[in-house]
Amino acid sequence: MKQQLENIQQRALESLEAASTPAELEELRVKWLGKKGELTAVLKMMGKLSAEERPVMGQLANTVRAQIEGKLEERKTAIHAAALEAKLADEAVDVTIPGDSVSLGHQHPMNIVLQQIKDTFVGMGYTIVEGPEVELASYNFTRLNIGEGHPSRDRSETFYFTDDDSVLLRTQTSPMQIRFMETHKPPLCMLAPGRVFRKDEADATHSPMFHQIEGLVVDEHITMGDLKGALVAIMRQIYGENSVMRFRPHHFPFTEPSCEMDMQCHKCHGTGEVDGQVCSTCHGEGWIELLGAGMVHPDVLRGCGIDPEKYSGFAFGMGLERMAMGRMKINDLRLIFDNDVRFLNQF
Ligand code: 2NL
Repeated sequence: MKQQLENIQQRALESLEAASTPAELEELRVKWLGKKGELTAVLKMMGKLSAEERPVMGQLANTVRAQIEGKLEERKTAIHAAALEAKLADEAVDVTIPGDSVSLGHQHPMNIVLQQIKDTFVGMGYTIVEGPEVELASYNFTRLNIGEGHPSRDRSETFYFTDDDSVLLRTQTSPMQIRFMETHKPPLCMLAPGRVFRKDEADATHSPMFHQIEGLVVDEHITMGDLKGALVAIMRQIYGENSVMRFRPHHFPFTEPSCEMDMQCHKCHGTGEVDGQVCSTCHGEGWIELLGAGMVHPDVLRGCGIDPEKYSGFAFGMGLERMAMGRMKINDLRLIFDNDVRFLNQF
């Protein structure tokens, strides 16, 4: 029996040492210590031993059981620790590995310029307003003092939706100023940027869709002096404090008197020449056209319920693409609308 016990002890400890999973351990516990296990089978034979042998074998059997139990515990702890370690190693995150890089885009050059211009006007107290691109001819033309047979109303110039030419794609953002004057009482100080549409063939300087920014200021005692002061101050903020400006007389149906404002060419300083060559920035003009402006026509004010005897105002309009092309040295308008990323990535 001693040999049987020692044999069980040796095989049990060896098998436990070789076990590598909790399931294997449980299987071995049943095999060696269970009710139908090998040790139990030996203990059942104790009754056949002599009175002297019984306590000796009993003690040996207890020792063997205790050793197997001890080994079971030891292996259980070791296997659990190994499993935990493997799991930790498996799930470890190396925070030093560089992440997947996300390539960030940026605003379209037109939006960059638009945002800068809006910021400048907002800083001067102007309210930004936007409105419909599909307009009524009355807002786009009639109420701006653009009469029935005016060339800009021609079907070859303007996109119409209806046979009676009453609904169209706006050709300027001025209808927003009419809408604003209808719904607001002076003093008014607003800026209307947006898309406008004209039946133009696309070339380096034309596009059937482009952007305009128009502004309007109406209050008591507004004069041409206010127009000049405000526009020079704003354009100097945008183009630099030392910019030189000039005003020329012009004509618009919706303003009287009307003018255009130019900026002296920063490249040739108004001479039109650089190193004996025609200046490439102003094409020899010496001046760069910035905007059209004027004192709001009294009929336009009256049509919006504003008394021209009490109130006066100035208005102005400029093309955003032209401004962006000048500022960003873009020489073909079509590049702005093509949206080729090789072009856009340069800004
Ligand atoms: C230009 C000229 C201009 C206006 C727009 C305006 C609007 C109202 C009343 C009077 Cl509601 N005027 N707008 C005035 C003068 C010039 O635009 O060359 N734009 C590109």
